[in-house]
Parts: sequence; structure tokens; C-alpha cells
Amino acid sequence: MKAQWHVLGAGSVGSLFACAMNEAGISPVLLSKNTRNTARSRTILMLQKTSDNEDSASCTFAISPNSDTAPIERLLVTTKAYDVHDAICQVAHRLDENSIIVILVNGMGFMTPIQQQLPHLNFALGTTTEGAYRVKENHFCHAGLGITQIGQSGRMQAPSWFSSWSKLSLNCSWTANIDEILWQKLVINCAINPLTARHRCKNGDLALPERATEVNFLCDEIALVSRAQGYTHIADNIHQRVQDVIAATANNKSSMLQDTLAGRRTEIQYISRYFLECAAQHAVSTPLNAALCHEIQKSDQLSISAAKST
Ligand code: KPL
Repeated sequence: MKAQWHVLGAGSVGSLFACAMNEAGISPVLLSKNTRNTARSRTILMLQKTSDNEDSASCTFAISPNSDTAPIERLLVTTKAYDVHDAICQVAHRLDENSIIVILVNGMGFMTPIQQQLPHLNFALGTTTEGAYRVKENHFCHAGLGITQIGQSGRMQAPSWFSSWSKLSLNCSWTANIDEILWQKLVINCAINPLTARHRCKNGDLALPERATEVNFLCDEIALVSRAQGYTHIADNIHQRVQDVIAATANNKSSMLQDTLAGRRTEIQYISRYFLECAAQHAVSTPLNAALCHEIQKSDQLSISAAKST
């Protein structure tokens, strides 16, 4: 019998994967943090493939309520980085050593406490460059094709459960180098996201001559820390790679800018703060990354306090 997938965190990335699984005949069950949704047993998600709403498809999903106790065999987690811990703890009673949990979340540093607390669980980590955004409640747009890489530290070959992912219309592959790939994504986010939030600009504006000094300075600091971490190839290519991502995503508002503009908490703690902790371990000085991190964390505090008082 085919294993049942569950999706925890049906934001834009979670909904994109849930719809792709549905299309591939995998029909995942949604686990929603939203209590309004958990009062229902089914929900419909709309996914459009172009920004003008042509080519939309709707998919119906079963929702597993908070009160469910049935075991979860396969779980995809696509929450914000700061929600992963609580989200997994909320369903920990339904997970065991036979469950597979794929964490497809921005940033790094959130797995250590989870693995310490739940050492018997089987986690795989991933990163995606698929572009998706929320149009309105339960309605998402798949704005740009990307690639998704999944892996487990030290595991070269794809495990058998990954065969379901190969059936998706999204470009998903197993990687033997997940740690390096996550670092590469992390440092690209360190170079682009905080600067776009500071200047309230689209990614492409970082290619303007007046931003060159800041971008180069950040990349110099990133190269030093990447080299100290043992990622020489990333260190050697970071300037070019960042310019390539800026060009390829020129029209995007980075996820950090979107969070800042919406007055939401950002993922800075799991991006620049994690990077600074690695820099400190190697005694590498990174003043511009530190200043940006401090700036965004300060405005995050305001967003968190505002959210608490409403
Ligand atoms: O991953 C991104 C993000 O916005 O978080 C980039 C690569 C910067 C694209 O916008």
C-alpha cells in the first residue's frame, strides 16, 4: 500500500507541493495550524500558473484535525523557519522511527533543538527555488519554475520513499550534498534578503551601481566564512553567484522584504543570525552582516510586539 503524505504549513510553497502531489495521484492530507480550517474536514486550494489567472486548477484536500492521533508515515513541513519546532512538536505523538519527515524551509539552525528533543525521528532536509506567492486565502500563483533538492547528511543514494517525489511535475532531485546546498542557499539569502529589506527594493535593484559597495562587502565577508566552513567552491564563486541570482530574480520582492512590508516577523534569525554564529565560531569578523542582522532583528521585535498586542 502507498504511504500517505501529510503537508504541514500550507502557505505558498506547501500549497504548490500539495497540488503537485495531488496531480501525481499522491493526494496528501493537510495539517493546518489554522483553527478555522481544522474545524472543517476538507479544503480547496486554487493554483494558477500565470499571473493573469488563466490556467487555474483547484484541488480538494482532506484536513487532519488537531485531535487526530493516527500515525503519520510521511510528512512534508513547509512552515516558516521559526514555526518548525512547535509545528513538529504539535504532531510528534503521531510520528515514530518509521516516519519520514521532509523539512523544506528557508534558513538553517532550527534542526538542532528538534533533533536533540526527538532523536528517534528520521528527517530529510530540502531547499527549493520554485517561485510561488499567495494571491488570496487558499489561492496561490506558481510564478516561476525552479528546482528542489532533498537530501540527508551522509546519504548518497535516494531512499525508496523518494520515488513519489520523482513523479511530481516539479523538478525534484535527491542530493548527496545537502549540507553544502543549504549553506549555498543560506549565504545567497544573507547577501540579498537583508539589503532588500533595508532599502525596500526589489532584488534587481541590488545590481544598481549605488548598491555595489554593500553587495561586494557582504560577499567578501560571506567568502571568508564559507572558506572557514570548508566550502571553498562557494567562497570562490559567491560574488558571481549572487549577481546571477539577483539577475534571475530581478523582479522579485525577497521573502524578507515581503515579510517586512507586511509587518510580519522575518526569518533573519535563521539566515543572518545563524551565519553570524558560524562566523563567530571561526573568529571571522563580519561587520556588515552583523549590522544588517541587528537592524532587521530590531524591526522584527516591533512586528512581534505589534502582533502580540492585537
Ligand atoms: O530565496 C530568496 C528569498 O526571497 O527568500 C531569493 C533567492 C532571494 C529570491 O527572492
